[in-house]
Amino acid sequence: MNLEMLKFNKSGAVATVTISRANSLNALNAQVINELDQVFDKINSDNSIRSAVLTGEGEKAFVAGADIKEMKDHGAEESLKMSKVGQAVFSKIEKCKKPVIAAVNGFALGGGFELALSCDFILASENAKFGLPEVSLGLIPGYGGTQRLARNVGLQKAKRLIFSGEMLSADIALQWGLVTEVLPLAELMEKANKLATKISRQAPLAIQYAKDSVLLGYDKTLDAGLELEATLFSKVFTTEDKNEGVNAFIEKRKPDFKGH
Ligand code: CO8
Repeated sequence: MNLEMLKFNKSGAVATVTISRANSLNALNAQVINELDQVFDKINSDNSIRSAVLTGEGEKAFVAGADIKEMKDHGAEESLKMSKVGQAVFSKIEKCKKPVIAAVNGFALGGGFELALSCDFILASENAKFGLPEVSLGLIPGYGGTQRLARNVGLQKAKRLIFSGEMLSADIALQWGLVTEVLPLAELMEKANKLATKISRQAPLAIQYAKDSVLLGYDKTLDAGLELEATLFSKVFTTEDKNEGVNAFIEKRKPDFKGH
């Protein structure tokens, strides 16, 4: 990987990806999107990585949106391409085989909020602010915001946020169920790493099938979702880790999961 705008770090089985354009509040330009694509290919394919944390450089912003300056001269054709390329990368993150935690350390606006919504769940610092201010620029969200926000908080709250362009504080985001917890900025990464480490110690294939079951079942009818769950429940019984996990419990020892 040739990374200039992202920092990639691996500690144990946890990968940390930091978007690093601090003088543009980590805004997403085409290169950042391309580097995110490369990094998540690596996270998907490297069996020694079992979970990931995504964050932004500095103490002010997770990501303040798509790069507004880059869009200045775009017309319909370029913007369609840009939206589809970004959506594909965000879907790759959403469907990543390893759980991805967004550690939102400040502004998560526009494309930045959409990026956080593509992660499995969000931890926020007390100074975090969430919003989709695209309409104030004459735009609409184009990296999945109109779809993922409504699925997260329901139609009314999503429309209120998208139509007003207003920003939510971390506390309101917590009340709305957009984030799982709010922490002092100085404790955010420690907590995200702790959770990612905990996840990395579980059976990797079980995590993957559970993620598929939640994500792929979400838009189905309840009956179709239950059918999917039963199929994946049965599939997990073909793994070596299932034997290891159950035997370790019976033998009163810690399991040693290999991801097979
Ligand atoms: N794009 C480019 N540069 C940015 C962005 C951005 N989104 N956000 C901030 N910056 C730059 C500023 O221009 C400034 O640069 P410079 O120092 O060279 O002037 C630097 O970062 C610092 O920003 P500010 O001086 O503005 O910092 P403040 O503390 O005064 O304000 C804010 C912080 C409130 C976050 C403010 O920067 C802001 O409003 N930023 C823009 C937020 C926004 O509107 N985001 C949505 C962008 S549109 C989008 O995300 C669409 C996604 C879908 C795209 C689909 C593809 C088609």
